[in-house]
Amino acid sequence: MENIDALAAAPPPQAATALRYDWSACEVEALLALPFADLMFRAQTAHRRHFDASRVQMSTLLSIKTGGCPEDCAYCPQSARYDTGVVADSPMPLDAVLAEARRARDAGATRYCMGAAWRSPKDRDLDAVVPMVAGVKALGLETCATLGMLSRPQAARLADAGLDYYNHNLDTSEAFYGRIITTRTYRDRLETLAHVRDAGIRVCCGGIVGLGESRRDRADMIATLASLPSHPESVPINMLVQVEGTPLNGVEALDPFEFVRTVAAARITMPRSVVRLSAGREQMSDEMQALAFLAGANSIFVGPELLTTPNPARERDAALFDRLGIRPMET
Ligand code: SAM
Ligand code: DTB
Ligand code: SF4
Repeated sequence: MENIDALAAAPPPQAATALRYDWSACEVEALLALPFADLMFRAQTAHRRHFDASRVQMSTLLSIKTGGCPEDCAYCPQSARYDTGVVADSPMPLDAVLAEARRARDAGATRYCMGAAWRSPKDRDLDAVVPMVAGVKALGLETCATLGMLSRPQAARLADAGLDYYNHNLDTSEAFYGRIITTRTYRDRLETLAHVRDAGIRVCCGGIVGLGESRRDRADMIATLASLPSHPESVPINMLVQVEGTPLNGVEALDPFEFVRTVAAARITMPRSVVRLSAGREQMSDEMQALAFLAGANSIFVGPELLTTPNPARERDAALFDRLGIRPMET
């Protein structure tokens, strides 16, 4: 493990900083173990080198196909294997998706993310998604989708439709992964990410914390993300939203400071990426969110719902931004 004092010493603000792709889990674990003030200083230094620290990007999420998913992701209310009260729905019609996107744009969102509870889309599913991507883009929004695993030709098709970002998370460390999902492998995920990247679509890839994983698992996940062939342009850090009926309901809650530390480690290791304070904000205090922004988070989902679970009301977010002097990021 690296000397902690050496890690705490931030490089001078003007130092040239090449991006690194060789972070080891040990190094990231040492970052996570720093005194909180030192870790935050490192994160702030990295953040301010690349971003305006008072700007936060806002995305809106829409579930275009809810529930009934065949996968067994232990955190997810949309798996057909768990009795969570989420009703399996058919895909949303195009006009309804576009009407929602228009509303999101008018409310200030700059990116629109369409999520579907699929293991992987069938080609006929993509027949429906392609005009949604094109239509949302025509409204002047950045487009993002999260539809499960993609083959190489499917990724190319979405790129042709104008998809800007694809979200596909590693979720956790490779070692812990088998405790959370058994119906697809870590390698499957890495393969989809390669297909997306090779198609020229920007990658949105992060994970969930609070699954019962160890600090080492969190370090391993961050090191894996930071060692991809290029850093994901967008890195969502989700705090588990516990949902009754899922196997992870009732798991011991993660210390909020440990969540903030994970955000800081993502910021330090992937300094040019947008780090998203993603699921779990509804359950966080304003103070915890403020710490996450200080740790380098600079994107959120806005709107009252994520895919199936609640997100803070717009008024609460507006009041928090106002109190913190945060303004929307210009894209
Ligand atoms: N079905 C697709 C897939 O799994 O790739 C796309 C949608 S899936 C809901 C997208 C991501 O949402 C998951 O990878 C996971 O990181 C996150 N997620 C799902 N349920 C969650 C929960 N209860 N709390 C926090 N994050 C969650
Ligand atoms: C991501 O990393 N988090 C978002 C988005 N990508 C698709 C999803 C969060 C889902 C939270 C549980 C739900 O609302 O169903
Ligand atoms: Fe299905 Fe995605 Fe939920 Fe897993 S996370 S059960 S793949 S919707």
